[in-house]
Amino acid sequence: MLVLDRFYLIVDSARWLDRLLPLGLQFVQLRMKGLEPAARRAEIAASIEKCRTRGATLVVNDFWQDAIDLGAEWVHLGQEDLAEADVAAIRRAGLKLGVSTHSHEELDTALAPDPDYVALGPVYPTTLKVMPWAPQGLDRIGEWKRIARRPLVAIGGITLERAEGVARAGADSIAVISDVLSNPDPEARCKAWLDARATWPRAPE
Ligand code: 3NM
Repeated sequence: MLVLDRFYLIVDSARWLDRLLPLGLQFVQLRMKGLEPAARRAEIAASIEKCRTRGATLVVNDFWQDAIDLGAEWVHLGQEDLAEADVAAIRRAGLKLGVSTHSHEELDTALAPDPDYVALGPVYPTTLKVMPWAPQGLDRIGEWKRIARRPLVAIGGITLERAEGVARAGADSIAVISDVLSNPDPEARCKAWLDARATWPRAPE
């Protein structure tokens, strides 16, 4: 099975990558909202280049056509994006695919295109995204892994203090925004995550 880095940082601009890639970040998602197409493509192209230079993996959220055109390796789609995306084109272009899920129904939908990972959220309450779903809790992580039978990304309200429990529950990778980017010292917090991930247990298969 594909092995994901256990720490998966989500950023909203390429400028974060200048600050955080030198710390050893390996797996990062670019998730942008509200940019004009030209500015968006410039951010994606710059992010791909910065990650390539550092040997890190970039996942482009949502903008799958840009991801294909600009030579990204990965795309992440929410359920609405997935409904509108040309998954066959994404696959033909050789990109790997991750999909968000929040319910059993969404998990069924997500598994249809045979994604390379499934994300489950929100594990804990998150202030970053308005969502109709109650926090999933840790037990859902094991349940999702049993059903999905592929790498599982946990997301939503996860702090470094909560991370070990999330990993122990079976998450292969933990996706994070605020705990790092809203920290008064994002570099130090990112480094702490990178150091901590080597100590997390793997859930028994
Ligand atoms: N997707 P934070 S939760 C972008 O449940 C996103 O699908 C979610 O940010 C989902 O780490 C979320 O600050 C926000 O809670 C994650």
